[in-house]
Parts: sequence; structure tokens; C-alpha cells
Amino acid sequence: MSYVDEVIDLVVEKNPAQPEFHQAVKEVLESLRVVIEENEEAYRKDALLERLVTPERQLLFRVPWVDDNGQVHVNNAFRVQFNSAIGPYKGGLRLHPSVNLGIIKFLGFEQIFKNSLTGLPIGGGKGGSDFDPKGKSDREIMAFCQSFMTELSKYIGADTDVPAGDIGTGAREIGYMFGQYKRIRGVYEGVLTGKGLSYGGSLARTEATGYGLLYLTEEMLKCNGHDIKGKTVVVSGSGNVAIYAVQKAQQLGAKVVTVSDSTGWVYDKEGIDVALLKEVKEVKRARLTEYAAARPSAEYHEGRGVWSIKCDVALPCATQNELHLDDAKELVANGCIAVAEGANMPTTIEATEYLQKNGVLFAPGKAANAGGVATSALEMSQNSERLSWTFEEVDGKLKNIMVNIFHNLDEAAKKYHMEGNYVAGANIAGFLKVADAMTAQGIV
Ligand code: NDP
Ligand code: 2IT
Repeated sequence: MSYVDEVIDLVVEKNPAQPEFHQAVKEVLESLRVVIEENEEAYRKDALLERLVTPERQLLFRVPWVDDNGQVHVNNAFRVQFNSAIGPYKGGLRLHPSVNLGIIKFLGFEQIFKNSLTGLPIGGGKGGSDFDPKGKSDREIMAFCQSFMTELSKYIGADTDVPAGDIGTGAREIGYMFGQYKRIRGVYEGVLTGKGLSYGGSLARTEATGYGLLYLTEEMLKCNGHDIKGKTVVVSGSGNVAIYAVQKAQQLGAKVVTVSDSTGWVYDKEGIDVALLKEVKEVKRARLTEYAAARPSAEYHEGRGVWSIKCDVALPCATQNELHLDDAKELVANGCIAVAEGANMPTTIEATEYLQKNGVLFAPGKAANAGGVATSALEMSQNSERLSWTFEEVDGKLKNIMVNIFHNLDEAAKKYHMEGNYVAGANIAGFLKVADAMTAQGIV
């Protein structure tokens, strides 16, 4: 049996009931086959793949907190420190009821390659909790964040592990966590990114993932003879990534006609009104029904349906496995030319293969959404030198990073005779740097 198949089987056997983790490992290892086969003897001897798929450290802890009625709740929390070959662990914290160890491991595994692709010195990690921030008061959110950080603070630090936001964790949560870390550890350092601007945050971090997604999409389209200008775009999600993807797409001259949340979706034939979307989602923390109620050109639909709208470009920006094979078929039938993943692993393996087989340009999340973590690394640099750069400076570096990422994928795919297969390109380019660093550092 080939080394790749052996390790995939091992992962499935040793990590039962973690389907998302299996999926992420399969997707990466399958596309590394050619590279692994070239070096099979050396990699096997060093158990390089077994080490790559096994986190360096996994922290599981309980988070007790008190609600506004005096009732105590207990949540499960996780921090998976996956791989530190090229830098301190770096990756977000997800707060969502669906969070479990398998979800955090899939995200942490993806993060290794994504962080490598940025070209910056950051290793892979991820964390979070099954806490549901929806409907909680500010005091309840603070109580949870403080209790969570009371335990997490023992394991992180500006040079060891630097968490950030993800689903359910935004500026408010990062603020409460930073305050508690500083209080417990007594150190003022860049231990978290996505901080507020008044206490060490970076300009353009809020916008970075969505903007970066569009910079990469623009470059991918350009290199394939298309222009983002004038294109019709469908976006899923309406959180941090989706909002700034909509904004940048519009700035580049595209028309974005959809957004969604976990209960429904909006089709706005006039194009999404970003100011209204921000008011509904960032200020009021309300549902999309409020957007539709305030906007005569918008239709609201319950359930899912974004991918049924005719478009040129589709940008899944909500969550994992939200774009299925049937959706891919509908996109192709409607003439979609490009899909770029703002979320982590939003497209199922079958849907990805269908899109690629049918000539749709496909940019995987670990490349397309790397602008968020790349800008987090820029926040770390600013914290280290105790300076803040201007918005234009950060945004300019972000754009360069995204354009470079695209060319690195493109070249890696060409080098291994898979031209246009950006999934393989991303996995290969991300892997080679990590494998080289792991090999150089010996058996650790
Ligand atoms: P937010 O919490 O800001 O927004 C998440 C959005 O996705 C909301 O609209 C939410 O709807 C929707 N959503 C979440 N879970 C589900 C679900 N199970 N089913 C349907 N809709 C869902 O998160 P972000 O925008 O930060 O993250 C979105 C994606 O982007 C995630 O995959 C994340 O890992 C990824 N990502 C984020 C980065 C960042 O910098 N923030 C960087 C790189 C990737 P509702 O409000 O109803 O729950
Ligand atoms: O998935 C991701 O890359 C993030 N949630 C951002 C991580 C970070 O450290 O900024």
C-alpha cells in the first residue's frame, strides 16, 4: 500500500468520529501524492506524515460561567497546537455550538498549510468552544471569555501560541480575553490578534480576510483572461469574512447579489447595501430578515439557496461543507466561472472535483482566505516593534501577499504537471516549506 494511503487509513482508525478531520487530511494527502512518492523512502523513515497529522499538543478543558440569572453553565473548550515547525502556533478561536475536537483538528490541520503559504513565520493551531454566543448579554459573553482565558492563559504567549478570531469570536470577545490574559499573566504583549485599535490591534485586520479573498480572486481571474469588474457574485454568510468580501468585490466593480446566515438568505437584485448589512450584523447583531425589511429590492428566503442564483463568481464565506455536489451542478449549469473559498473547507470533496472537472477556476480556502492570518502576522510584527502602520501600508502588504500566494499555487501546480489545479498547488506549496523545516529540526 502507498505511504499516503497507509497514513489516511491510520488517521481514520486513530481518530474515530472526526469526519471533518478525516476529510481535511484526505484532501491534503491525496493531492500530495506525487510529492510524497518522489521522497517516499526518506519521509517514511522519518515518519514525516504520521508526525504531520498528529498534533504536537491538544488541550481540552472545561469552562464554567454564570449567566444573568445566576445559573452556572459548563462548556467544553479546546486548543490544538498542531505544528510549530515554521513559527509559533497561530490560528483562531471558534465559538459555536457545533465545535468539538474533530472540528478544531480539521481547522488546525488546514491552518498549518495556510500559514505556510503566507510566507510569514507562523505555525498551525486552532481552538474554541461549544459555547453559543447568540442571544447572550454582554456580561454573559464577558463571563465566558474570562473563564475561558483563565485556563487558556497557561498555554499561550506572544512567542508560543497566538490565538485570534473565527466564527463567533470578534473584536468584543478578543477584547475581554486580552484583558483577562493581561490581568492573570501581568504581561502586556501581542498574545492575541484582531485586537481593538486602541490596544495594539492592526488597521485592516477587520477587513483582511474578505479583502484578501478578493485580491486573490481578482488575480486568479486576471491570469485566466477574465476581469472581476462587471461580474455577478454570490456570497454566503454575513459575518466578518462575508461583509468585507462584499465590500471589496463592489469596490472592484463587481455586483454582489446574495448573503446568508444560518436561518436564511437574501437575494438583492440591486446589489447588497454594505452599510445596511453592517448595521444589521455588526451593530444590532440581528437576523437578515431585518436587512430585507429595510431594503425594498431584497427578497428574504428561509433555509439555504444562495448557490441557485445565476452568477459568474461564487464565494462561500460561512462554514465548512456548505457547498455540496448538487450546488456545484447548479453553479456550473448557470455558467459560474470561479469559486473562491472565504470560509475553511466550505466545499465538499465531491463538489470541488465536479467544479474542477467542469472547468471552474477553484481557489481553496487555505490560499483564498489566508489574508486574515497573514494580517494577524503583520499585527504581531507591529506589536513586536511597538509601532502601528497605516491602513494603506497594511492593505498594500496584504495585497502583495495574496498575489504572491496565487502565483505560488499556480507555479507549484504547473511544476507537478497539474496546471490550473490550485487545490494541489496550495497543498504542495504549503507542505514543502513545513516538511523542509521539520526535516531540518530532527525528530521532535
Ligand atoms: P462570523 O461569526 O463573523 O460569521 C459567520 C457567518 O457564517 C454568519 O453569517 C453565520 O450565520 C454563518 N454560519 C456560521 N455557522 C453556520 C452554519 N453551521 N450554518 C450556516 N451558516 C453558518 O465568522 P467569520 O466570518 O469570521 O468566519 C466565516 C468562515 O471564514 C469560517 O469558516 C471561518 O473559519 C473562516 N475564516 C475566518 C477568518 C477570519 O479572519 N475571521 C479567516 C479565515 C477563515 P449565523 O450568524 O446565523 O450563525
Ligand atoms: O481561519 C483562520 O485563518 C482564522 N480564523 C484567522 C486566524 C488568525 O490567527 O488570524
